[in-house]
Amino acid sequence: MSEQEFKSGFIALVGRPNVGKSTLLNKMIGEKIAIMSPKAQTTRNKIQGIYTTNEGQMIFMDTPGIHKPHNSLGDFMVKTAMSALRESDMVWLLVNADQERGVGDDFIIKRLKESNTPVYLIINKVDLINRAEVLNQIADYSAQMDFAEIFPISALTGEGVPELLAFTMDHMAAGPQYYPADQLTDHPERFIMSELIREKVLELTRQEVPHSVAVVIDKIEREDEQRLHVQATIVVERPSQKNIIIGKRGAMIKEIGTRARKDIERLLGDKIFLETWVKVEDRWRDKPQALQSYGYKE
Ligand code: GDP
Ligand code: K
Ligand code: MG
Repeated sequence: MSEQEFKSGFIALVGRPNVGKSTLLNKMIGEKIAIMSPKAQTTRNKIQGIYTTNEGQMIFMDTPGIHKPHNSLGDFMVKTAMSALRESDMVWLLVNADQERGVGDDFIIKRLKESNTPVYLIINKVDLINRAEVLNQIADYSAQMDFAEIFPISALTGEGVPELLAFTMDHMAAGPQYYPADQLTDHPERFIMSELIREKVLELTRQEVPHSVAVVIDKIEREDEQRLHVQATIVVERPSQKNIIIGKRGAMIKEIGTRARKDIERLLGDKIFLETWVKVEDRWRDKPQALQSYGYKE
């Protein structure tokens, strides 16, 4: 009896904003790696989640969502998503079970048809609809393109996720173990910290501070054996947004810092002292140079 060869592959997670890509990654990987938010376009950089078993390793690229660009940041996001596609062995296309196929889905399907990568259709959020509606969705999407496989799942409850993982593992090609088994993401701590802080800003300020916010980690220093000193700058486009983030007598910025610190400590297993600053930089999203210095490099 011969031993099974180890399998591995790169999987691009694509789908319009809010279909549940980050939720699915978190469900599979079991850690808060991709950032979740009910707002669109929270995940702007390519994040790799890594799922390893005795059989093989799946490396996920969480894409920022392929959609029609509106500004330099939009262009950047589409480019990132398309390059994730080219580098992948397989695509998981996520769609919303509880919504009709829309122009956003069609735009992505058109792009996917142009590449030779096999595509699994993942109908997510089936906890929100009944069986007949699931069948309707399958029929509608199947008429648009030839999917290698179709999986109705709920990233939230986990329904259908083990089946999806098992099937994918079965159909991956033999390949090396690219990352150690205990590695969940190949992104530096800096990126995770900035995303967690940004998530808290969006969470706490709701509609008042839109996506025109970036977080830069200026400094990470070991203070003593137990503690890291982290300095972060929150960059906004208008003075009014700066005021909102600072809040009455600094109450908002304090709350953002407290919540972010807890999440970062939980994730990195290190105690941190987090210092946050707020800076106004007009229209940074339209300045290629600003985009670069805030980490949105190609
Ligand atoms: P992304 O933009 O594709 O990464 O989407 P997110 O993972 O950030 O999810 C967007 C929203 O949909 C969040 O409020 C999630 O809680 C919600 N969501 C994700 N998956 C499911 C699901 O299976 N069922 C339900 N009911 N909600 C979900
Ligand atoms: K989101
Ligand atoms: Mg996301």
